Amino acid sequence: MSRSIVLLGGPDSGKTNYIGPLWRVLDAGNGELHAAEQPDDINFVLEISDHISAGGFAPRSEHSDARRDFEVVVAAAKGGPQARIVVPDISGELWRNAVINSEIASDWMDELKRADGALLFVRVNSDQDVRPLDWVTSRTMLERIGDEEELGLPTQVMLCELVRFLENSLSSREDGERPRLSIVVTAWDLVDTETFQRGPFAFIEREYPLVAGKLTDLDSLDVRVFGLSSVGGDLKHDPVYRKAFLEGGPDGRGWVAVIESEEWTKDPDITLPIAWAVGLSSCD
Ligand SMILES: Nc1nc2c(ncn2[C@@H]2O[C@H](COP(=O)(O)OP(=O)(O)OP(=O)(O)O)[C@@H](O)[C@H]2O)c(=O)[nH]1
Ligand SMILES: [Mg+2]
Repeated sequence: MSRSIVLLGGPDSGKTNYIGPLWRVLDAGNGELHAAEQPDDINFVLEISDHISAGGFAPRSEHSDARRDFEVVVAAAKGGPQARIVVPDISGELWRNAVINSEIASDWMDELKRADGALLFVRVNSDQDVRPLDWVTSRTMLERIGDEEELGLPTQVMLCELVRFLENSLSSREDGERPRLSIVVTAWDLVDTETFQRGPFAFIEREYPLVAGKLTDLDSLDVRVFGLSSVGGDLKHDPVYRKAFLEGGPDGRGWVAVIESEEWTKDPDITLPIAWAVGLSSCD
């Protein structure tokens, strides 16, 4: 029953701010997945939640932060199959360094090998998106990946490489199916209506064509793309939304974009990308 899910993504991609709201839904038990047992040590998760419930984003993780794991046993239904999920909150800086050095620290490599599912985060409108890798490094990586120089490429290079790490390391599921990868496009509340209706994969195709190509060609992983808003809006720059959020009504909470009869809509169940990745989702 022990399954681990890794959560990875570059700097500023929304990993930490997902974990707090995720725990709230798991704990309240109103999503596809609920917590089947009280987790051991979730102080850091509660700290994240405190920031968010005060109406602000939890701060970016420090480069030097010790690795923090959020470990919880989840189930889709009472008495149903359970899965122990381990969600490590690792600073994106470290993931990026792993790509640059082509080397993953051995303890994470072990974690990746143990995992049979992953969530890869990429964020809408991150100012970290335009920060290039140094040119020597990007050129070597470009040669390896075999594409032309292109604006915005560094993030693409990183994402393609992270997908490659996952291809090489995730283990097959117990049922023999391919490991699952949820691509999670975060801060999906920031996109305009048209982009929202085209869906998160179209966004990736437009912003990161290499990544879209890579995902389309993957044989070894089963991929699904989600649009996520962990907190439902921009707490930092949108005072009207922040007020709605603090009031705690139905218009002030996080959601996942799902497609229903060809229309994209907002589902308040932010456990969905994990439920699908662990194979405990009803929407298989
Ligand atoms: N609009 C919006 N912005 C979000 C949301 N979630 C995260 N953000 C923004 O994304 C920023 C980065 O989020 P973090 O959770 O710190 O990202 P991270 O991936 O943990 O970053 P590192 O710790 O650097 O790896 C936040 O400061 C917010 O500005 C969301 O649901 N909506
Ligand atoms: Mg973080």
